[in-house]
Amino acid sequence: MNLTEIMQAAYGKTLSDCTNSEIYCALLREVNAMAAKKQAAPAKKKLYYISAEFLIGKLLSNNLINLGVYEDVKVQLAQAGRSISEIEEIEPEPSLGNGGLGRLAACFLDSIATLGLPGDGVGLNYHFGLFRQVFAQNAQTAKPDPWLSECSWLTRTEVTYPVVYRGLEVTARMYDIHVTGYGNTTNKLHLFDIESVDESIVKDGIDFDKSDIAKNLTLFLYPDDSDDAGRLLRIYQQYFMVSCAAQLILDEAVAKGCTLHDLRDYAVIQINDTHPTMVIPELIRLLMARGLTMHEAIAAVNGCCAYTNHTILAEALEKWPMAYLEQAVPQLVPIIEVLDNRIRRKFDDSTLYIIDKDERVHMAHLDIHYCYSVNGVASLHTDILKENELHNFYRVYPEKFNNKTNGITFRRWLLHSNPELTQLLTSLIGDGFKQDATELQRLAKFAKNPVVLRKLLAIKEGKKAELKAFLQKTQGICLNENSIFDIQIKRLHEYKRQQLNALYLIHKYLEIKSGKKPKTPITAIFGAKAAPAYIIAQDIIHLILCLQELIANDPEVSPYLHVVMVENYNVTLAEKLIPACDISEQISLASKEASGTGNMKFMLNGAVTLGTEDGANVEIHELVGDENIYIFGESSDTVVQRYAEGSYCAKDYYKKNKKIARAVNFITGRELLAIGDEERLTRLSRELIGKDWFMTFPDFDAYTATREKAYADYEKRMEWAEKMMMNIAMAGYFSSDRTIAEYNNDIWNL
Ligand code: 26Q
Repeated sequence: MNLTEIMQAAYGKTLSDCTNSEIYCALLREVNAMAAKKQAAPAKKKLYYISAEFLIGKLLSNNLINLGVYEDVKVQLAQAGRSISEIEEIEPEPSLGNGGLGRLAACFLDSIATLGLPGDGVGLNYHFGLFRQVFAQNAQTAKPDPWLSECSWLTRTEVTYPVVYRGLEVTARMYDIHVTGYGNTTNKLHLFDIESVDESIVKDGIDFDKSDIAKNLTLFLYPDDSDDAGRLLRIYQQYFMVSCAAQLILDEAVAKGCTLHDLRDYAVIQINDTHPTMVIPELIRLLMARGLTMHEAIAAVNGCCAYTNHTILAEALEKWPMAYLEQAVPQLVPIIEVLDNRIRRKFDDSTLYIIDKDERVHMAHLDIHYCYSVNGVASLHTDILKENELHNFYRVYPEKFNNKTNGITFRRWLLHSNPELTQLLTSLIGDGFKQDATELQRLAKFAKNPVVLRKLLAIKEGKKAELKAFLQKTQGICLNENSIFDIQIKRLHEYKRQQLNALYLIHKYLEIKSGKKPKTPITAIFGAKAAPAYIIAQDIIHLILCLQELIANDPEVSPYLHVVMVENYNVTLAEKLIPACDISEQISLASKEASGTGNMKFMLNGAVTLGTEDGANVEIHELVGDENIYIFGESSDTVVQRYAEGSYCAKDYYKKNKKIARAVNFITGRELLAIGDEERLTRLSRELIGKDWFMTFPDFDAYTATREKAYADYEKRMEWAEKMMMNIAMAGYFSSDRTIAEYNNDIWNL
């Protein structure tokens, strides 16, 4: 790639005279042209990964890395006095996902292409991704986040499909984004949209008229992480997505010679949580429209679909009232009824039915009966599905259940976000780990080598300084780069327990006030968006922001403790925060976090985990051993039992434990009320004392003690560096290349 020639041809200017936008657009076009040339010939059997979310993040650097031209481009830019990071900043982030589930889908697309597997993503082209978070008066406000600009990774295709609702027909158009594999072929992400979407109907914040489907169908990504609002529009969106997917799948299969009866030889569909579940009845409907009997259609679809479960939280399991389906997609109703009747004839157990006594359709039940594979996303999660949550299903279909522990793409979360660390690792073990991540284990032999460990510490210091500069420039936040960076970044949810972290910080604040100062100052960093309808989550954000203000203005404490809540946490920010982290907070209530994937990104970048035995933390613990992780808290068995018995009483802990009472009382004490909103703080305090549904109090003492232990160990720099090295060395298991290879071996057989 010769940038000088490219810019001359495109704009008639030298590279140094071009604007950053011009360079960005030219690079984008060049990348797209290179990617297009790397498409593989169609394979007989193909994977369709259907997902309502693809949290892809910025694409320029990632694509340059995967196409093998990143260094070349960087050098050419530097020679012309330009910097690649300034070009990166031009790109808007497509935030087409809420969190883990959407980011996982993006990592998977990268690995599918990298392994050279025939598989495309299918989703929706939201005009506004997840809302942009703005803080005002120590509270979150939500603004639209447009990402589609003239220069976009999306290519409009000529593929269109009709999608029919009750009393409404729309025309869907397919837009494509190239998915480049690392040193391999290119796949596609297909995003469907309609042309009548009207961005001008957005009123203040992210409010809009929910009734006019033709104008709002793909306007917004739902900002709900697990609590369901705006339900009818969500059904319209889901049906739109799956109807397009089903039409695409059948057209492509038929073009390759499929007779429809043998659909399973041409297509495998991975259903990412229950959001795309309607693809099952929709495929059956379309197969019948093409001449199959219902019986034949059900048989044809049977071997095609596989379902991934991402949560056991009851409120996140989708149950659609039949009346809603009647209103939006009446054509599916008789099919769902037949699917349910077959189950009722086969099993005398109402917990297995698809349609319950209240006429609600349990989407997960539909999936489990009519998919040939059901998988959880971490070992503990899959065990809980089998033993508890989905036990009755496991008893009748033991062969369907399997585990696929999540993974992350090392291209984005190491090569791109931490080139300095990548360079050090390469100098130690060569670059084989870029293709086979398990080679990172060879780092273990350097875990006691002081020369190497000093280099590792120096890289961490460098990334902390980089983060400081970035946050100073973009958010006006001034970090102390000589402090411990203790980071919790993830969606705000009570089960993830940001409130436990906040209670610790109050405790620490009071301790410092009373004269007990930490050796090394502590910087506690949060990044989190809360669903706008999730009141307690908003209250927790408010508490953290108030603490941030209180402590920053207290000269007795601020030299030792800094609380920072970064605004608008997203993929781009994660890429900057993770490499700078010392301690990774993974403190969900045991049994509640299906897997977590941030935990893996931190580990790979040499942060040490402070966490509960939950999700993939359990596997991280097994891999690195007790010495290299800080584990605390009650086991998932205890927690599950407490819920079953209904025996947990928060007030008992509050009454008996002075430290807990002191920290909780502080929420509604004089200092915070002077800064914050009385209603919010009182509501939060009442919620904790009266309910504490996610059991922060029983874990409080253990959390505090374990966090102190981690801070004490941090002082022994060489021993700490050894822990960092061991975490990196054992991170190879969490490459999404491993996860995808397992999906392919056990489920897809491509
Ligand atoms: C449901 C109904 C109505 C509207 C929205 C939703 C909805 C939206 C998003 C429900 C769930 C989600 C997202 C779930 C999610 O991100 N789960 C996470 O998945 C990760 C990848 O497997 C895991 O690592 C996390 O543990 C899990 O929380």
